Amino acid sequence: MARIVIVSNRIPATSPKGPQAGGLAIGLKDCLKDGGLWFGWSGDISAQTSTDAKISHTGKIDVATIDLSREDYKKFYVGYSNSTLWPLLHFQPGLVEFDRAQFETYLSVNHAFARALAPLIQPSDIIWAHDYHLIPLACSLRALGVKNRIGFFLHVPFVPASLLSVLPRADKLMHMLCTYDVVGFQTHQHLRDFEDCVRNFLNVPIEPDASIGIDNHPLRAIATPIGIDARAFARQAKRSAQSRVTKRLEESMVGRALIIGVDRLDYSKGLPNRFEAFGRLLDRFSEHRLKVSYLQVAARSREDVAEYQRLKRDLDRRAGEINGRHAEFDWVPLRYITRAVSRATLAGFYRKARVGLVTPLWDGMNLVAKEYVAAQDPDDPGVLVLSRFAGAAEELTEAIIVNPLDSDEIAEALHQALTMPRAERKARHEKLFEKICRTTAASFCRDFISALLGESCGADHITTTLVPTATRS
Ligand code: GDG
Repeated sequence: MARIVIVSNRIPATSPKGPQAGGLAIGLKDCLKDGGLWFGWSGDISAQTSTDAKISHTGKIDVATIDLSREDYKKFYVGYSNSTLWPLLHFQPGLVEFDRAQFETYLSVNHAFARALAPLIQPSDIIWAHDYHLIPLACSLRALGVKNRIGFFLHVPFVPASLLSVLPRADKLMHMLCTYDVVGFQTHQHLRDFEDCVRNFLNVPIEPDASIGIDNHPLRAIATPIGIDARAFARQAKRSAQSRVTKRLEESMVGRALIIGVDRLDYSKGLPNRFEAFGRLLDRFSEHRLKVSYLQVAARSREDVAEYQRLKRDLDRRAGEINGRHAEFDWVPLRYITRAVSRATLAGFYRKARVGLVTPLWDGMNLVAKEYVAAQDPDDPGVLVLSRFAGAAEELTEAIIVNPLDSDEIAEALHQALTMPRAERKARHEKLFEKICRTTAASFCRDFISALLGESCGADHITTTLVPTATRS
């Protein structure tokens, strides 16, 4: 059997101690359960970006990492990855910064990844790269003579050609993306947008099932939603509901209903509008005053990026304002935590929450939505309020779907959720739970690997084989 080599910017096993917020590691846990190699940045800064990987072992997994120099960290990670690509791919062109030197560093760091990885590759390996940091990796590996199958999965959304055209050198990025053998997206919409960009930037027609691709290289693009191990998370939530920390939360609620939000502190997650919406719920539906508290866990993230520092200041201010306006001496309406909490604790908190509030402005999938559903007591479940712009909304249609820009609509959805009869809650939850058990972390990995091995995997969400028929100019 082929060995799987995962490449991602960060390696979960080498992250600093303490709980980590972030969806990629959750979705990939299953993939290496039988062993394999995981390659990425160590998270450490050194005098120079390393060219040789440090190897360690976690269970059956070999972990290979390199350090980055401070300058590469700034230009590759803080700069091009998180101040150019991240805002662009989350439909925030106003926040996109472009600096040609950062783009060059983005390419050179990908080349450094490839140089350190190539000597570790065995002939029968399959290589699976993850996310927007690594779009050029296949190009760099091919330039070094690596002949293995190489796939790429984009965890964040893809954008239509009209938006991608905002980006200088977008054509180069598209060429590099199309060097992979398989490119995967979370949703059908992202896949359609990718097709749109292939047509526009590469100027080649797409002919399903043709045999010649760009430079005689056939490319397969698929949509395969990431998921969680829903049944295991449900069991965890049931256990955690009895834990001391969950009991403490429950006691502190003194019978009030709990609304929960859990996100990395990121501007794509729609937190300012969400805070505003909660304020409007209390203004417009006064029956909920004193009867509900909203707990927002917003683990700090990418603190070296200026936009994230601004967001934190904005949320700190809004939280103070809402509580100042609405709180009573014995009631804090909004509880706001910017530290990460443990996953087991989160599971128990989700289960106690009457409403899961998930309103990103734009999101590849959003695993919090799936975790909230998985954690519910099927006999008395809570209600998911979900942004129509989360990839998860393509599947989770029994949630209350909202436009995350419309704080009044979110407030109305909260009111609907808080007053929803139990029978309706159960009916919605039953369908949602069935769906999250169908598209899981395991099915995600299985389907992508099958596509990468060139097998027909029979998954209905594999929709298109993109095979551009002209050679590129
Ligand atoms: C990217 C894409 C896509 C959050 N706070 C804490 C914590 N978390 C965990 C959640 C969840 C994960 O982090 C967040 O995953 P999301 O999917 O919601 O979002 P991103 O981190 O932006 O992930 C996203 C994902 O990749 C996977 O493809 O869905 O669209 O943006 O698991 O529970 N975990 C702990 N403490 C926290 O305080 N332990």
